[in-house]
Amino acid sequence: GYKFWQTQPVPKLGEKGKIEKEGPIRETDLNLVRKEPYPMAENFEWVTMDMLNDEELKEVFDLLYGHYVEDDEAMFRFNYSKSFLKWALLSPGWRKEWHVGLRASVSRRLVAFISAIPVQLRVRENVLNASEVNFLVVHKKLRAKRLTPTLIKEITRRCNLEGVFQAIYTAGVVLPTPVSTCRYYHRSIDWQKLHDVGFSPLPKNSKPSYQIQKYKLPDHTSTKGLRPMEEKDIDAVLDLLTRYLARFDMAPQFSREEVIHWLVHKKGEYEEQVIWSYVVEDPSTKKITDYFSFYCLESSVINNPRHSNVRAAYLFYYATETVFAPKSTKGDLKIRLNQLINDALILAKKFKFDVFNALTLQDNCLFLEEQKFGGGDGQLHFYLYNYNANPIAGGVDQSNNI
Ligand code: YNC
Ligand code: MG
Repeated sequence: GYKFWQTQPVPKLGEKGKIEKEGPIRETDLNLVRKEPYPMAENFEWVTMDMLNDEELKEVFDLLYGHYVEDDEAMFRFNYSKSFLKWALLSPGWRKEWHVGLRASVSRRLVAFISAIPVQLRVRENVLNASEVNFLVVHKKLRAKRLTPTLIKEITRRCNLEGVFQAIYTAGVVLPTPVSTCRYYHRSIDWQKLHDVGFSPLPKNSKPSYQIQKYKLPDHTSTKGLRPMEEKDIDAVLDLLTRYLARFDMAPQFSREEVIHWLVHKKGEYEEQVIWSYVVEDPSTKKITDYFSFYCLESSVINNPRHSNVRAAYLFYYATETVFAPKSTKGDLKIRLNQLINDALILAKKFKFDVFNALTLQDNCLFLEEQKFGGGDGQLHFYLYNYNANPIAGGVDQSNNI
């Protein structure tokens, strides 16, 4: 197996033993990086997609809408909005050349796509000047024709040309070799709808009315000083988040621009709101003590007479001063996170989300059970390209899973 991946600078599956010195697998001489695109199968052409152009953005949207990631039973397919794609692909330092399309030469139809964005990624004590590869898709009619290896080689070449030799990516499938593996957890908000679309089964010995009661949420949040994040909070959030993320083995190192881009919702920036960000401002000291955010990613319901979409909120970054308080314990952190996430659920309900999703990363295991999240079927594997690292358990950061 892995005819392609075994040629790539990634660790082999099943290799055990501690890596004494974490670092690049191979060094690449910038002068030896190919200057021309990889040859593509006959009748196909490489194109660079212009995500600032509404028509080209729509082409990428349509390709993902019809062909991107589905669950194992093909009941749901991710439905990334155009606003989301702009948010995800036009982040600080983005490069047009890293939005790679493949067109059928005659019809001009877009049939495949792969993308990268730049990221400063810390893995333990090393900070990698890396890219984050995402939105790899091949049209359903062109599957199993080995287009993917060429797409990956081409995005690698384009990253290398910019002096970037490491990458992070996530996938539901097992490839050589995950650096970390997380599980998806789901917290029902509209249980009845999730049941109707086939997402939430009725547990044995339960009744719909009991399930609905179980997931009921208060109408109002409870944390004193909780309010939407504003531009004036940028420096405080950057500072808090930077210290909080330093506790994990793998995390992005955000610049101020990145905090503005990824975390601040600006009215009118996008057609649809993508990110919801909240801070807790201590009423007496006016200091920002806590932060949390979630983003909106809908899924199309593939074959259902009553519903066409499930509106899911995904937990994004969060941080709390609680961990930095003198003599703070894990119990203190657990209490605070449960309060914050319960408020996040209440807000998600207010904004008409059907479900709230989170992964088993960061400190999420401290609240998943108490907040009535249930483990899903889906796993998410995290990978590093051209970097040898020891496994990262549990504490892997949210980085690069949008
Ligand atoms: C996958 N998801 O194993 P071997 S995630 C990477 N990521 O290679 P073909 C994948 N590789 O085993 P198909 C992969 N899925 O022979 C499959 N592969 O070594 C490998 N689905 O190619 C596979 N999007 O073209 C095999 O397969 C080879 O036609 C087979 O196409 C695959 O965005 C795919 O799940 C996934 O659209 C495009 O099934 C297609 O089946 C599809 O014959 C639905 O490919 C959508 C979907 C994937 C979402 C994602 C992250 C992608 C990361 C790519 C790797 C980046 C490496 C770093 C590069 C930059 C380096 C620098 C600097
Ligand atoms: Mg193919």
